[in-house]
Parts: sequence; structure tokens; C-alpha cells
Amino acid sequence: MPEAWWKERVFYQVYPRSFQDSNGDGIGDLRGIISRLDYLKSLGVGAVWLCPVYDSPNADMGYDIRDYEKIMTEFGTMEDFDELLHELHSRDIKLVMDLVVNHSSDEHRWFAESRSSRDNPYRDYYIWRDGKDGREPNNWASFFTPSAWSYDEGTGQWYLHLFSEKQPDLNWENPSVREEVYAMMNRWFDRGVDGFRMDVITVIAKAPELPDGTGAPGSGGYVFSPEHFAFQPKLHEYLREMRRRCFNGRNCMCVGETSFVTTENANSLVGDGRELDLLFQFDIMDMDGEGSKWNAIPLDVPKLKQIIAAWQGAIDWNTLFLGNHDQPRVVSRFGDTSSCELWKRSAKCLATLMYLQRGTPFIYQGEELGMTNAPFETREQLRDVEELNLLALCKGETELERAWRGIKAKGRDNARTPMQWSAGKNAGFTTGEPWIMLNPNYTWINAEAEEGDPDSVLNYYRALIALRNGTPALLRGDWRELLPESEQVVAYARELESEEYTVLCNLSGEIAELPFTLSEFGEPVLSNMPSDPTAATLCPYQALVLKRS
Ligand code: ISL
Ligand code: CA
Repeated sequence: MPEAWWKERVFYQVYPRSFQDSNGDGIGDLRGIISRLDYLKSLGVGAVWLCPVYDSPNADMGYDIRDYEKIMTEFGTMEDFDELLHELHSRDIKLVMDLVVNHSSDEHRWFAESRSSRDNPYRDYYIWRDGKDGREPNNWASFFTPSAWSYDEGTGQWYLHLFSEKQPDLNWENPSVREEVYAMMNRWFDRGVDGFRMDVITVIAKAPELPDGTGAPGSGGYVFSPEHFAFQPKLHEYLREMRRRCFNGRNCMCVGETSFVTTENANSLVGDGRELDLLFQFDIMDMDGEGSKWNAIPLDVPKLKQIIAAWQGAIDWNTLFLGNHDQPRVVSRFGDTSSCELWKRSAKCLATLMYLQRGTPFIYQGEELGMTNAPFETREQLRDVEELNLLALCKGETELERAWRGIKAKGRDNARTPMQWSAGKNAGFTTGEPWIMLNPNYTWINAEAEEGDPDSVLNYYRALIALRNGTPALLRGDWRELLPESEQVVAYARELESEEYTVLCNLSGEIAELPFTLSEFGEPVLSNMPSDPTAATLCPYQALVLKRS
């Protein structure tokens, strides 16, 4: 039996707005992506996760969909989309679409109907309630705004939005909503797409009575209440129905953005019932926040190791990632950008420790160049609704300063500055005015410069991906932790039949002592710096993959 394709391929996440502009309007587009497919092929990726390209007013950069079956005008046309799909497939690269069905845009036709009157047939496509004593129906906080409810003057009721007020939640209890969603997904499958990344899929079912949350009140006294909207019993019913109606009988995959997943409940999604093929867990992404995403606590290597071991043990097949369009740049966050040498070495080290684990790698665009957080200084430079809402809520200088610290370290715009293709005008991203500022370091961090440098982060990613793609033990082998006690080194073995590989990564700025010499684990097959086989130490951020022969 061949393994499922989504286990054997490396995924690459494209954020279209910032990947490549083809017509000089400063906004990345589908034709831009088409022009860069040979680059993706040369990297060794086998699948693309394409962030939303549907028609959208962009209140949340495409995660607010106005029409699920139309391409955003700025990105191109359906013909461009078909060509992109064709060009990907002709290079043996699969296409996985990002789909947002927890909510739509408030400008979606369904919502326009829904809010038009209480007895409109679409009223029940969304979640409407009467207020309580002139206030919101319950105390829920939203991810992006203080309250999760907005009042509609026209019909005198409130609608639920777990994200911005321009992202009303769809009512999954309503069978017509589910039918519409499944039919739409099937039309995309019939067009030829190979799967979906399902946005915040674990919050589609809400506790029927929408009870008040009981946690600690946050801004405005509202309570963030995932106990009433994440992993509700109905979630599994809906996902099984979706599996039956859309995925069965197709060679397509589904990866869920499974906010609030834990090692305890994960198998309810990807275990034997197989509601999803893959899931994204956020334990690593949340580990430096401690309760608030805006905190930036320095990397705790033992904690990272615990998370990795827990997840490798919890489910058969993980997703392997260090960032995405909602996260800061990985090398700024977990690596060391204090010198050029350490920037490069730590970027390679992080990739090595993550992508050779058992699971499917997901690389976020620009990561393979070692792109870093951007030096945002003013509100005018920011584009992200989450960052702008955070600033809007600040009272006084101290709060503003704290918010800015958070935005610089953790803000989502860090990952959304344009791809750095060259040292030329606007990094080769656009001939016009880019929609968001470029990171000024594009003059030396860029694909063209790295292409010609055998020691570059880019060429290291190529070697790493080629190694994984060509090595059965790294694709399918068991994962076994090594050196669990080390507070600096992430180490593990991958084994399949008689093949054994050892991965050793010193994720600290100090030399790490090892209880063995490197040669005991065989010959190096990949490393980010020269190594002495007789040594029993690893340099700061040294990464080494050894093969036992
Ligand atoms: O980035 C976050 C806020 O800091 C996350 O909590 C994020 O909102 C959450 O993971 C859900 O993300 C997804 O849905 C959002 C969208 O803004 C994100 O871009 C998307 O990845 C709403 O659709
Ligand atoms: Ca464009």
C-alpha cells in the first residue's frame, strides 16, 4: 500500500497578497504565483496551501469571504485560477485551498438576506439572538473585538461573531447551511483542487443555549469562552457528515486549523474515526505567550521538547510547522538574529529539528530564506485588523507601549511583508507601491542572493527537503526521543527496518556537551556547519543529521 500523498509531501504555504505581484498594483496575485512555480519546484515542495483567494472585502485579509465561488478581483480571475491549478499539477504539486466556513463576510449575499428581516429564509443561516436588558445576549468575548456580538438596528437583534464584526458566524445547526457548504466544496473538488485547510474548524459548533462564559473577564468585562464554542459534541457530527459528503471516494485531504486541540482530544479528530486527515495544534505557537499572545517569553527548550514528545506520542501523524501567516517570523522568534552568522545557523537549526520529525512539514513563505520580523514603527504601517484593534483599545502611554512591544514581537504583519525575491526595486515583489511595507533587509536576505550561495538558508532548505523526500526512514520511520534531559539539545532518532537516522540540534547560544561522540551515530548526511566526528559537543545552534551504516 502506498502511503497517502499528504504524508509524503512537503507543503508550502502561500500568502497570495505578499507572494508576487504581476501587474504593478502592489498586490500579489495568481499570475504572480504562476510565474514563481519553478522556484517552488526547485525547493522540493509537493503541495501548496493557498491562503484564501475568494472574493472578499478584506476586513481580515480574505478570511472574510463574500463569495465562495468567485476569485478576489485583485488576485485575478477564475481562468487564472484554473491555469494556476493546471501549472501546479503539471509540476506534480498538489493544491490545497484555505476555506473559512465558521463565518462568512457580512457582505456575503447570505448575510445581506439574513439581516434584511427576521423572517427572511436566510435569517437562520447566522446566529441571531435578542439582547438581555439592552445588552448583548451573553458575555462572550471575540478573538478580535471586546464583545462577540453586534447589534443590528434594522431588525433589533444581535448577531454572533467570534472574530471581527465583519465576520458573522454561520449557523451550523441549520442543515441548509451545511448543504450549501458541502455542495460548494464539491464544486471546488470537481474543479480539481486536492484538499482543504479548514479555518478554525473546531469552533463551528456552539453550545446550543449559548451560556455565559465563567472565566476571568477581559477587556470591557467580556469573557473568552471556548468551553462553549470549541470541541462541542456536534462538531464531530458535522465533520463526519462533511467527510461522507465531500471527501469519501476522492484522493483529497483535509487539514484542520484545530484551535483548542489538546493531546487528549486530538484523536477524536484524526484517530480511527478520521474526521480530518491532519490537524494543526498550537502548543508551540502558544508556548511563549503564557495566556496572552502578545507576550514574548524567551524560548524554553525543555518546554519545547516536552511539547514535541507529547505530540509525537499522542497521534500517529503530526503537522510540522514553526510559523504561518498568523505568527511572527520563526527565526526572530525562536532563533538568534544578533549576528549574520547566528541568524543563518539558527534558521537552519530550527528547520532541521522540526521537519525531520514524523509528520508532514508545512513551510511558510519566506521562511526558507530566513526572513525576519519587520521593523514596524507607526500605526500607518500596520494592516492587520488584530493589531489595529489592539492599538485602538489602548488607554494611555503605558498601554500603548505594551501593545507596541507585542506587535513588534508577535504581530501578524511580521509574516505578511512581501516575499524577498531580489535586492532590486521592491525586492522584485512589485513594480508599483507594495500594499504593506517591505522588510528593509531584503537588500541582503533575498532569493536571488541565496540562490548563488551554497551556504544559504535557501540551499539548506533544499538539501533538507531532498533528504526527507528521498529517505524512507525520515518519511515513515518511528520517532524516538534522545537526550530527554538535555536543556539545550533537541535530539531524536528515526528508524525504519535497518535504517537509522539521528537528528541533533543545539537550540541554545552556548556549547552543548554530549554524553557520546558524534561518530557513534554514524556518518553526517546534513549539517549546518563543519563538524568533527570525534567531538562530544555541539556548537551554538549546530544541527547535524547522522546516518548509522
Ligand atoms: O492569530 C490569531 C490571533 O492571534 C489566532 O488566534 C487566530 O485568530 C486563530 O488561530 C484563527 O485563525 C484563523 O482564523 C482567523 C483568521 O484571522 C486567521 O488568519 C486564520 O488563520 C479568522 O478567520
Ligand atoms: Ca497585482
